[in-house]
Amino acid sequence: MEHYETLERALGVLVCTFQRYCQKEGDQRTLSKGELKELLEKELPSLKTVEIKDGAFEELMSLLDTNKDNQIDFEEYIRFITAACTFVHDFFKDSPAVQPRV
Ligand SMILES: [Ca+2]
Repeated sequence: MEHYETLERALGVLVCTFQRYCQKEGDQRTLSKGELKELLEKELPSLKTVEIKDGAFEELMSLLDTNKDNQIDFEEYIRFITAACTFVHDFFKDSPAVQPRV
């Protein structure tokens, strides 16, 4: 695999992950609370070390659900991904850049 395809693949993963979970129950275009929870637990397992307690999850859900319809639509999901990317970027900004594999 050529390393320059990685970002394209990452974009596909971001979109496909949302689509896979939002189709599990209820509205097929949005994530319910249960779907969001499952997505976080299965796709971002490192969050477990932070331990999402029930109260913290409710808080995260209400932060992400900016139009307050109790569903996470794609735009709201992408805002969460942006925040997560910013967090990772800040976390690693003082580390040496990872060299692309040639
Ligand atoms: Ca919403």
